[in-house]
Amino acid sequence: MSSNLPSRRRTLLAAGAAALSLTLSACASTNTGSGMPAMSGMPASTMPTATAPPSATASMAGMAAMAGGTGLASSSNGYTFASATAALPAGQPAGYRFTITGPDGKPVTDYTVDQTKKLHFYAIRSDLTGFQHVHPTMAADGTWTAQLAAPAPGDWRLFAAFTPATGAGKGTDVVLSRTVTVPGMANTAALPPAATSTTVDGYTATVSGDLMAGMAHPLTVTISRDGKPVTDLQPYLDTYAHLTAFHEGDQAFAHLHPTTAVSGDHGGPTLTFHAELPASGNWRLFLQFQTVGTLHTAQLTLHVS
Ligand SMILES: [Cu+2]
Repeated sequence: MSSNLPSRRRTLLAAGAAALSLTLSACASTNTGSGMPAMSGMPASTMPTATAPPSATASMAGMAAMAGGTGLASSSNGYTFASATAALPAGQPAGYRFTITGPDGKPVTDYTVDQTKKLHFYAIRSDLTGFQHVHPTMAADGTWTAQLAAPAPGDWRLFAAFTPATGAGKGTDVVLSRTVTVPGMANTAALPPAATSTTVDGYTATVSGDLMAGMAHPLTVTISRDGKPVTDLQPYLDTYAHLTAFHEGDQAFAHLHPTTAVSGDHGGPTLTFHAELPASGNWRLFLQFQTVGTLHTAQLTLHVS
């Protein structure tokens, strides 16, 4: 099903996602059919034992199954997201240093550019607030530094998404994460109820598409302002909108790839995405789009059955 979609350019390092989609639904056709390794073949070291949040409701089997495809593990298929930082200061910007090591144990320095960047970095607090999407800089030795805006106290998960350009994982999309703590009194928020539209900076984004766990479906986003269709979206990271999602409870990650072609500063009002969310439940969507040189981030809760 998904193999004929042009947006599905590369094979996600998604042994876990594939395994989960098989257990959650009969729709096995979501597998990309490109020889993903069986879950049982994954080394035990890739399991997210130490990083699984206590609030996660999924069983350990479920957690393990999701780890490869949704970024919940710090290591997967030989790649490791390593950092000496376990805590960040509250209320002040921070530079978070890390490396990605490859199957040879050395820091990876050669990446394939995806959506104009070698590495995409996301931060989200355990209650799915505080979303940050930044692009770290890399030193010649492979040490990355992500400049993060002041985080609120609480437990955070940091994601690195990249594609090695050489080595054993060449051309494979990899998403890994680590957790950090920000000390202080964490005022966590209840997840807002599921909705089909949200407004940010005067722009209203309306989402449609009946998503089912583990199945590939189109998701359509329509953007309006004062009731009128918006048609002046500017390219941002080679798209008219960048859409990421995090799963309630375990912060599993998904990047929904756009299927709308980009040409000039006149995107909108309708954008389509290739959506394949691996688990049922609530997902917090973060839609980033740009108009007149300003980046907007709309967010809403989407329920997946
Ligand atoms: Cu990015």
